[in-house]
Amino acid sequence: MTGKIEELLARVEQFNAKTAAEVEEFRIRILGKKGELTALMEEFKSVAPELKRELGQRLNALKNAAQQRIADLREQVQNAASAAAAHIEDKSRPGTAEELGSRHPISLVKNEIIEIFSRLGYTVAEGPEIEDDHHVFSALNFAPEHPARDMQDTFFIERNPDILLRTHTSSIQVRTMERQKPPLRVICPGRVFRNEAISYRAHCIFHQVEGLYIDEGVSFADMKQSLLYFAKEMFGENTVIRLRPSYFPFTEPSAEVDVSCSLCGGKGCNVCKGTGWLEIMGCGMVDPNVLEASGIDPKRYSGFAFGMGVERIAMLKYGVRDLRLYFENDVRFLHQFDSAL
Ligand code: 2NL
Repeated sequence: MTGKIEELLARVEQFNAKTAAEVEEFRIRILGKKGELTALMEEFKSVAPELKRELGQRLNALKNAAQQRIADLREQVQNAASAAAAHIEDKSRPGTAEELGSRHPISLVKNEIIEIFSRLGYTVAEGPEIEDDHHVFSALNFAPEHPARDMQDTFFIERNPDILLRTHTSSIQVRTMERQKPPLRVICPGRVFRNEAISYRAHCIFHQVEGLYIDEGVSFADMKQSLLYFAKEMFGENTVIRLRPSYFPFTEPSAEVDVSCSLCGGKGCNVCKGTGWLEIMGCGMVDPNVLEASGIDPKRYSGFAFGMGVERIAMLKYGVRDLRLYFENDVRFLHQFDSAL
């Protein structure tokens, strides 16, 4: 019997439990009516009188050890349960707000430009950023030694002067003219690349939207009216435009388009530098050489084209003074456009 007592004592001391149910199950198995210790107590009644004293003491010690072990485990299980409960969230607490992303101001303005011209029947065309000399320069009437082809402006790839990053999105219109017959009305948004020093007003990667309209009998007056519609939609109903003579290799005649300054209403302020006018784009009648180079008969068709910098339009529209803000992606800047459009 001593052996049985020692063996049970060892098991009692080694027993462990993770839940209150396991502790209770253990208690019943040891101390319950049909428990192992209860059985030993029964057996004790019939041992020889001379052994009673020693076995009695051992049985008592076993009983105390079992009761102590059960009490200890109950407390341990209880503590673990309340520690776990502390980790369960208070359901009445307000939740942590999820940060919502927002459209980049350049995307907002680009989409708005597209939206305005799509109301005039223009459809969007896109093209590759890595281009060749033909689509960026030759087909657009750039003379072979034109300074815009210079290494200082254009990024060439692997020292091959025929592979380059487009410096304007006109290459998309060239590809469109090669593929489609007039009438033709496309709006061409995209990233362009120029090897320039970065400053508050220039970046080596920026965004352009260009447009092209070709049909029989398209005139300079059509261009003026389309661009006036654009200016009013973009900068407000009271906006007026003026055209100043200019030069581009791909248009003749060419012009710069100014809008009346929407900040001072044309009176003159520090944004328009006292002139009352803001330059927003360049435009012109497509040069006959350009039509011819892409297989369109300049005797039958005429057209106009225009191009604008999206960063510049966005600066004027939102009063942003430093173009670098568009590329830094500081969320304190970007979140100011959460509700725009
Ligand atoms: C500007 C001026 C302009 C064009 C772009 C163009 C395209 C073809 C034919 C003729 Cl395929 N012209 N594009 C015409 C005039 C001006 O952009 O200041 N852009 C930021």
